[in-house]
Amino acid sequence: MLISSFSTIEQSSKISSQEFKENFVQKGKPILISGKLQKWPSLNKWSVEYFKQKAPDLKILVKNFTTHNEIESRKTSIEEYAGLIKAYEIHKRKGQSVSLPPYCHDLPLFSLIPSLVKDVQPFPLHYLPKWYHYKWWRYCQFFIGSSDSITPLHFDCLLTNNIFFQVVGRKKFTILMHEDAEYCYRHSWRWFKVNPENPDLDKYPEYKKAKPITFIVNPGDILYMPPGTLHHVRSLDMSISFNIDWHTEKSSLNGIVASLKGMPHKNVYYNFLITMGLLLKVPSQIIFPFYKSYLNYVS
Ligand SMILES: O=C(O)CCC(=O)C(=O)O
Ligand SMILES: [Fe+2]
Repeated sequence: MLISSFSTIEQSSKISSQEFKENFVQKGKPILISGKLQKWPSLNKWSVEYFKQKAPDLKILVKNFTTHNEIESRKTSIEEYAGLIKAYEIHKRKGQSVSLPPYCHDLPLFSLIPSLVKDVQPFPLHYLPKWYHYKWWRYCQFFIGSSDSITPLHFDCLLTNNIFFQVVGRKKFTILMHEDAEYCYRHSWRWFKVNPENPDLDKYPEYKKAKPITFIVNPGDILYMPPGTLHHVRSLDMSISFNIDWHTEKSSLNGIVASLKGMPHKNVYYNFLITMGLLLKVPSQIIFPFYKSYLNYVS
């Protein structure tokens, strides 16, 4: 195991599924598995332009995270979005001022363009519980955006494990373990007021007690974050990533108990569905039609 000099996240280039489960998932520890996806054709192939060629009529939902901690979303075409991103990167390179394009967040792109699945082979399915293996690509949610796109500080709303795949461009992550949530000034179930890149310590003095970890995720890397990990993400380049939010038996039960700690009812319902799958062995073919709406759900 290597410890990166840049941060304290554990880093490894090779890790068996057993080691992954025992040393990270069961212990609730994050890990950066670097360079694992180097063989994926998508690394050299994917761009917004490429998605546009594959599905010229595709409509996507894009978001703006406002300074008032609100999310504004609107529908646009992949064609318009490709144009916005291209123009942003060109203007930026020339040093011209240009407004930041919205961010395409939580897009279930493999379900919209199934032929993309062959670009992410070999897929490290062995890291996921067997229940998710059947048509696993349906659980993937994409993040597509220009450089400088930001996802503000939050945790994933079902308290799932998160396995995150970086395909194009680099991202800077700042993560905090769930215990530090009390120092980050929560303003809703999952969002926090502190900006870890430039914390206002006069306004948010408790943040001094928090222990943020900052590191860069490169194309070909996998990041694992345990349930409840707070994360703030900045795209350093035009970027394409996707993740899978997934439960173990233990985390799915915790995701039901969390109703006592303010988890919205709708989230508890999704966790109940997954618990039926993992614990009561109801096949994913039966559960998925009910779970599907989570994959477009903005909380
Ligand atoms: O990549 C991003 O901007 C956000 C990623 C994220 O929040 C997630 O994977 O849950
Ligand atoms: Fe997230």
